[in-house]
Amino acid sequence: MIGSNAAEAHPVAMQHVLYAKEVNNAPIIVVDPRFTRLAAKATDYVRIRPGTDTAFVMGLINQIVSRDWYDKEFVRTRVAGFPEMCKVASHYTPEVVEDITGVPASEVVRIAKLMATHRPGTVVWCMGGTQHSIGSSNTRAFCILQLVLGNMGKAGGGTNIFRGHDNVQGATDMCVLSHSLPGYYGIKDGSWKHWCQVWDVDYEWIKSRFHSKEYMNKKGFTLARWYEGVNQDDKINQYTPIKALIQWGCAGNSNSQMFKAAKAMNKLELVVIVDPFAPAMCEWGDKDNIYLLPCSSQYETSGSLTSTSRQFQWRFKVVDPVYESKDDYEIMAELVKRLGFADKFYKNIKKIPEDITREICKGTLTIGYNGALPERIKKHTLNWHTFDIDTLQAKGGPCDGEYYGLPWPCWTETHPGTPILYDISKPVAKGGLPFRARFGTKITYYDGRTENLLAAEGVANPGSQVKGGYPEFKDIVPGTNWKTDLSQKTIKEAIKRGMAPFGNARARCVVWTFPDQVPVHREPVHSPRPDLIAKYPTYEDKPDQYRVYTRFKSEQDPELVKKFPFVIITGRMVEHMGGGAETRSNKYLSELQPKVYAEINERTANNLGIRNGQMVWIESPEGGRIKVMAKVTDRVDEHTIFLPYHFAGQFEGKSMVDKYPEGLAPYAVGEPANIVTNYGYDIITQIQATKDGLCNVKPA
Ligand SMILES: Nc1nc2c(c(=O)[nH]1)N[C@H]1C(S)=C(S)[C@@H](COP(=O)(O)OP(=O)(O)OC[C@H]3O[C@@H](n4cnc5c(=O)[nH]c(N)nc54)[C@H](O)[C@@H]3O)O[C@H]1N2
Ligand SMILES: Nc1nc2c(c(=O)[nH]1)N[C@H]1C(S)=C(S)[C@@H](COP(=O)(O)OP(=O)(O)OC[C@H]3O[C@@H](n4cnc5c(=O)[nH]c(N)nc54)[C@H](O)[C@@H]3O)O[C@H]1N2
Ligand SMILES: [Mo]
Repeated sequence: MIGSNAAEAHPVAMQHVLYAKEVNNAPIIVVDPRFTRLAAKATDYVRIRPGTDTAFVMGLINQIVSRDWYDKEFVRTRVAGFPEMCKVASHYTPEVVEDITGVPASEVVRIAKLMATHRPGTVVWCMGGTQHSIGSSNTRAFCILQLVLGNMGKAGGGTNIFRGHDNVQGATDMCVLSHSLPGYYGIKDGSWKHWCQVWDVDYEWIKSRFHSKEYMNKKGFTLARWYEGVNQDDKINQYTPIKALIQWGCAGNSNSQMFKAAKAMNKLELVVIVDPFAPAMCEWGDKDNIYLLPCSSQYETSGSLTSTSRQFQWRFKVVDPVYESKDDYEIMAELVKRLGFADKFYKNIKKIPEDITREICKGTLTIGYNGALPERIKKHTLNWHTFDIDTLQAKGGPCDGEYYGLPWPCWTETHPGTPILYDISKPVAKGGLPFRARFGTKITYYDGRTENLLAAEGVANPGSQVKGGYPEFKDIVPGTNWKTDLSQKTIKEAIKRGMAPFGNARARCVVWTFPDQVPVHREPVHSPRPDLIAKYPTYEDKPDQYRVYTRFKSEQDPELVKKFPFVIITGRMVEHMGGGAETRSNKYLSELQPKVYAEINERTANNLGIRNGQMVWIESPEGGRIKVMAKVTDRVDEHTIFLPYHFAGQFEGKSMVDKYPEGLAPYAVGEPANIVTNYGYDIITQIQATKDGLCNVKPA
């Protein structure tokens, strides 16, 4: 478990982890800069310097490969780019890893051996892995580790990302993002044409809604940096600044350097907040242009959601929306009506929410949503007790033989769902799958070596007509492929032949479109190690990253650590959720966890003259500062400060409570950690680096 504190953030999933430890005797290895509540349950705790997971994991891979502990048959038949990857990994000797990560060299070897001798093993990661400028390299390194161990496509193996809110997987699948249409189709012309066909609207009409075609195919601003589109502190690539904002179920104090978002609030012409509670941003806008629409909670509405494990569930309404609140669907409908295109928006949708789910199923062929129709999802949710808890399969009853929640891909209306991805031991029609052939059939590396990207001879699911690798299915219906053929004939034909619609390929250790084709360590943009900045510098600046200039190298200053000597990391506590509007408005949770605090190591506190419980200032290089209580503890090491990020309602020691609409201020208030989180974004996803960065601490 790397960069996860499941004991606090996933207390239900945590019970399965404890079961693995107590009943199956599985070692639980926890890699985290803090000794967390999860670490307290670990058999092996590895303290790592924030932002160095790639170096650590490439170090494990190096040991596993060089000591011949890797799964040779798996690598030979199902992995691509292995020699290229090994070349990079060989740099990360135990000694190099120790220097970068702080993990003793002998521990690197011991942990590698532990993984190699306990197979299958799973890798769980969360935000400790992702919220870094090299977050995307971290997650790729985690996957490569599982490939060399041959742990993919197996029960007890795999990569398990414990996700955030209950429907985060569903939200991701719907691509509530600025760079893709639903179902990961992207925003190219073909993507738009596909969805226009699903929605049954004219492509030319959709096109006419945009300023120009260029913007139709251009990645938008991200949630992490939308305010740059208003403030333009970093150069933007858009013909006009952003003028209006609808903040729909978003807290605001979840934005790193949130004072920039706050500044934008006062520049915008219109701000609409749709939320059952009054989130933090309510206290920041001084203008009279902020509308708070009271939205109902999920207990007051119904619909389909998708869990971390790709399983669908139907959420049934418990009560009608209370007081004057309306549910999200109704607020959306009112908005669409006023914008004047309700006829087109609701063309296929007569019954809400079932017809919405049906439209999503029709269009989202890429990940096999098509078989998970509302009737089937409801049947599963209502009959959950008929499914086996280990295999997920129903034994008898109305869902006999199907897997709980029809985990996607659920290829047809009779497909049972795919409980484990890339499992070649089962027929595709019964939930098996090979790796996906997404990037052609062959690759030529920079040194001229060519490699077949399809799986080796003899590797295919039982019953496959082709006994080895094969490309994706296309032209069964002329001019279409498996993911654009809305008649679904292509998908059905593939399944009939015992084959996967998306082909049978190798998993790649090399991504030739990324700046680091194989994951390598790069120091955080704000790093405490000038010597390592010289050896492992960050990326070149990125001029048009989601429409905004993103600084990497020009922001990486080796001198910064002199004035800001501590590494700041942020995260969660079990009692509070996200921005905390919900949980800090709950009397009981507020009583359990009423205050924000900074975890400071005993030695650091004593050296700075700070006592447990005393107030301190935390200051960031960007000029943000917060006044919080010191929690003196050896959970963190001498160089690291940890802050929970759930608070708001106070700013630089001043109460902001009177800014809330009457009666809506939360019970528990405190300074937002995101005033002091630093500048820094992932090179691919632009996720904010809220788990590395520098700060200073002094007694208040
Ligand atoms: N009670 C509660 N539960 C929640 C949430 C909540 O707000 N409250 N939020 C939900 C959401 S949206 C999400 S995304 C998940 C997040 O779940 P988690 O990611 O598990 O939660 P965090 O506390 O943000 O971060 C986990 C750990 O990452 C560690 N960490 C920091 N930097 C590094 C690093 O460089 N490397 C490594 N290996 N570890 C590092 C931190 O010390 C922390 O203990 O939780 C979900 N569950
Ligand atoms: N420093 C720091 N910052 C972080 C993180 C971190 O680890 N450290 N983690 C990041 C992560 S992983 C995440 S996911 C974000 C979370 O950040 P946000 O998503 O901004 O915060 P939440 O408080 O989880 O949820 C936002 C709002 O949704 C409202 N809400 C609840 N139910 C409904 C509903 O049915 N409809 C509507 N319309 N609204 C509803 C809640 O009242 C709440 O105000 O924070 C990010 N920010
Ligand atoms: Mo999240």
